[in-house]
Amino acid sequence: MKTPLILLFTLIVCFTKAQKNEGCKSSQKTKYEDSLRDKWKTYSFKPISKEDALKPLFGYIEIDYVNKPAKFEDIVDSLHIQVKQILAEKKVDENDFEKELMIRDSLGKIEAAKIIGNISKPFVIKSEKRANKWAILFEDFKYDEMLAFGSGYWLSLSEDDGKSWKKYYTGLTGGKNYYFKKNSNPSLWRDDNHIQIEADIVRMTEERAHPMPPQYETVKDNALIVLNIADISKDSDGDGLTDIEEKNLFLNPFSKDTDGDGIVDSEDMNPRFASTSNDFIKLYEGIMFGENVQSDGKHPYEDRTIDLTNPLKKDEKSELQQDELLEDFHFLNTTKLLVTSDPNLQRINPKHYKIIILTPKEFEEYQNLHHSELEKLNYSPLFKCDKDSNSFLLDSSASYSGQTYKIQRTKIGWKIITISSWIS
Ligand SMILES: [Ca+2]
Ligand SMILES: [Ca+2]
Ligand SMILES: [Ca+2]
Repeated sequence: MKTPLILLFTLIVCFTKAQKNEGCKSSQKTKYEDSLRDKWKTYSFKPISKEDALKPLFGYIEIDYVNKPAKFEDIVDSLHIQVKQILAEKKVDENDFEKELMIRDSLGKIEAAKIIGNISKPFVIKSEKRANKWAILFEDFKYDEMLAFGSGYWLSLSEDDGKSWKKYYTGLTGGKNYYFKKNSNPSLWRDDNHIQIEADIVRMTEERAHPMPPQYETVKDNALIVLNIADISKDSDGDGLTDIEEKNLFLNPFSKDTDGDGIVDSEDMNPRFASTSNDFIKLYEGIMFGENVQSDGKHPYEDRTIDLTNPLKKDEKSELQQDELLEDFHFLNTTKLLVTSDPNLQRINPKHYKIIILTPKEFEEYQNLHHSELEKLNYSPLFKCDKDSNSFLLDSSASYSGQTYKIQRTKIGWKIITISSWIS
């Protein structure tokens, strides 16, 4: 978790390294960028209407209302109260944010070590037992980008008084339509088959424009969101992913193996396209996961080579794969999204995390379905240099950083030169 926290508290800095002489003009790249620009020109964000916001988002959700909504001061999280108490006791100036951050950080670590059922305390929204059953509504980032959006809402359920647990994704993202209220009054169990949680019904009024998060408005502050447990836990094809997860990941809830490659959906790291291998796929795997990448004796992020004649052995790690930053990125273990029409990029073999690959057309459909906010990885097609058919340009970016590479075909494989990079 180290990397995003560092990024969160770092001032927003944009920089572009001095461009090396790239020696590559690519009319393919110019054409592609022009078409993206044209697409943006015709796009404008429209908030959903208040009437639509009040309709249940999915068939397995019912909306009820409470008479008296929780007041902010009643549901404020306990960590916040503890921090304020300590600041008052130590007579810390209320504008001393550095001190406050230090206190919050050390208290946060103590809180995170406390486990309720099987969930770390700061992530618990509400926990409640009912005879032998125990339900915990909690937040998780497996399907929701951690910093830019709200967390995903999940249910942890035990039917044997906490001896064994199962975790189910509710299909909901915090702030996207509903904002669940921590520590609110109504009991979590509605009956044996339903759980409920007090919530604000909200609608997005302004889209995220990095570094600004999206803006929301409360439509109703006294909703009670009722979830049907049987619907949430249903796994029609028995592949280990619930129907709700499969819809969210654009997989087939009635086939154990959506892409027919022999690996079941829950274990397949690229479940929508059968993976294969060729020199271009190995290039992408080098850039994305550090596979077989060796640095040319300089900084590992600068000039690199992929030696296809001498690949690393199965359990060997390349120099880049031993890098701490990349390790942290893999550790997050969230499912990521990649939109591409490139048949090579579609058929990569991710090893560290699941990647849902969609064509641009599928992505448009996906965006209209109120799905979670998977972290999006962006890789452009390979653009040929006009005067050298063995050299290419490639842009890549994730939420907070991006690079442009010049890539050259060599006798042994590929040479990758970073010609510019940015972090925000
Ligand atoms: Ca399934
Ligand atoms: Ca399936
Ligand atoms: Ca498969």
